[in-house]
Amino acid sequence: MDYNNTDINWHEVNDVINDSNRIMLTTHENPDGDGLGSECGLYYHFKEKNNDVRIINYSPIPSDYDFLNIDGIFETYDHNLHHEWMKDVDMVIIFDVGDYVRIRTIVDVIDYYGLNTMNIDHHPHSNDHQFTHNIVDLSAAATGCMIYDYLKFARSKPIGKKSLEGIYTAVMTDTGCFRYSNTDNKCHEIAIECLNVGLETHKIYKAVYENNSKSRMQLLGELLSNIHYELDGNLAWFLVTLDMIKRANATKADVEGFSDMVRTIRGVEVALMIMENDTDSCRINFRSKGKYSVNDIAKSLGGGGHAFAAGAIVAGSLENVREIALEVSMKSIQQKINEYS
Ligand SMILES: [Mn+2]
Repeated sequence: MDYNNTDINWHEVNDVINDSNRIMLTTHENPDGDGLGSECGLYYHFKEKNNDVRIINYSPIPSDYDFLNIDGIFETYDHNLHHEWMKDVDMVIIFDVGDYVRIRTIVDVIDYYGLNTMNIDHHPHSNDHQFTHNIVDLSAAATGCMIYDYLKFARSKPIGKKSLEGIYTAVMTDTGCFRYSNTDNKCHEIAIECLNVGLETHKIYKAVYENNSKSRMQLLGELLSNIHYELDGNLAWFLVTLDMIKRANATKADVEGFSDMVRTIRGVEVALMIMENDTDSCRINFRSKGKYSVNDIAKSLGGGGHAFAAGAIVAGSLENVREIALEVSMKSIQQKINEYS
């Protein structure tokens, strides 16, 4: 089954899922609200159906999302703990992954046991992907929206409150609280359904967005005072060095959302973060307001993503990567500015 951004036949998807009893749900390393929320959305559905289901992720759940884990449903992959169970998994459903390698060593276990995989994602995937089943909808604001579509199709009963809590979290985080250009009618329909079942959506907002550590804010303060502007202010870029992270007593995960913040500056069309990952690789992150695409730039640097939110891991020292990333970005954005005017 392969729906690589073609009309999804949920009937067919449902048939494949119904043929599976033992189901493992997983998402990319350093998971976000969309991956975790999608897992949660399907987990409670499968539990209700008495499937043998577990959520096993490469990375631990970030504490901001603890509210989704009241039942302790999120497990962190541990070979000794999981490989026996994984051996007999009928289907591994992978959410929001973007790139298969982002489930890291879980790929090795899947390969070792020759497990069936189902990719459910709203990131682009090439036609020569490695999934048994591929279900991609680039128009979905979040993978969580696709889970909503599936559950609407698969269930005769309304979607349960715990599933909706996951789906709401997915939609809320991937639309930047219903603000980004991907926000569509379905996102709001989902929100209405959540309110109708009595979900306290403001509490989800608070848990995710009003939970900044002092370290994160200190790090943010340092980078905000060192923003560089190029191309008449169309491009804003900033560095995050390992030293800065250390000084602020922060972690690499703390930079999540910083590019979105820099993008909010008036006149800035594209924000670019260049973060020192270790001594010989950097993580770069693009956020566009919607005029100029950035996933082509990320792709040329070995990464990918959505049209207006993309990134890459680039080999090289901070100095080197800064030079390359800026050169490529400025060239591409200048070209787009010329085409646009
Ligand atoms: Mn997503």
